[in-house]
Amino acid sequence: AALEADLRRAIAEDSLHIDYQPLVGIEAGRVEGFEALVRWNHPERGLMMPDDFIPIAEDSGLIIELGEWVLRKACTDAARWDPPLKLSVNLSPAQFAYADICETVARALADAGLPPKRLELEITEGVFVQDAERGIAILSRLRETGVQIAMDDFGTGYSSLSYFRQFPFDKVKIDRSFIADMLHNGQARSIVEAIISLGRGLNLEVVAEGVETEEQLDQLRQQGCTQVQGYLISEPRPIGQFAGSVLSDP
Ligand code: G
Ligand code: G
Ligand code: MN
Ligand code: NA
Repeated sequence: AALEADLRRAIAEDSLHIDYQPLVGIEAGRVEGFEALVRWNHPERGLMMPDDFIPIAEDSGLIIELGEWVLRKACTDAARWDPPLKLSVNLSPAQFAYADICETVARALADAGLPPKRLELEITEGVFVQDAERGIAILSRLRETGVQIAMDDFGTGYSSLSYFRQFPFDKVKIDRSFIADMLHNGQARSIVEAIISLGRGLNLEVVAEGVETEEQLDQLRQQGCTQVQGYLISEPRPIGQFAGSVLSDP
């Protein structure tokens, strides 16, 4: 409860921040976009990662305000990027359940002056678990506005293939646990191959998360993965640290 009060204050006082992690096209090796990852510098506990406070935000309903803060901040940042790379933002299933996420997204884009086609929303299968029809309806409305939709952390949880029949995703992200194991574990490697093949068949972008070695990168390239993300390329960092390399100096 104390942490919940602290988080409420942090959102109000703008003391959260966003680190960005590049997504790189596997063929050209160029950065094509950044994923926004929220962090909280707690006054006593120090730097807190999303896994430490997103669950608290979800249980308390604060996720609505937190999610809106991240969207607005990230869209405002991305509107200034040169070149105009894509922005990926994570959405919690709770944001679909308790608020008009379409309205929130539309306002964040309009206020930032960011074209919808530059935004990609990462969702998890949790969106389908409570009320699949409602989840699909909301995702469809979002996609009609021109934003893209990615299935995040695929391969964990329920991972039903029927989601891909029910909704036209633009991208699938392979959970990093499979990438971590793929070089020494035949099962993990087969699962990676299967997800890549699924993505190619459905004409989706396929992203491997958590790529840490050249060997993984080579393997993923051979298998036909289209984008990679991970410590091999870059850890999540404040956006200013990409100025002068990926982004031109403002
Ligand atoms: O950075 P890493 O520890 O940075 O992130 C851990 C998890 O937290 C990831 O699975 C990511 O999807 C999630 N996450 C990061 N930022 C956000 C956010 O702004 N909103 C939501 N809902 N999840 C986030
Ligand atoms: O969206 P979500 O699950 O997927 O997000 C990314 C999470 O994975 C963040 O916690 C981020 O810090 C972490 N991460 C990103 N790249 C790597 C990596 O190469 N290795 C590991 N172990 N974690 C990573
Ligand atoms: Mn993600
Ligand atoms: Na993920």
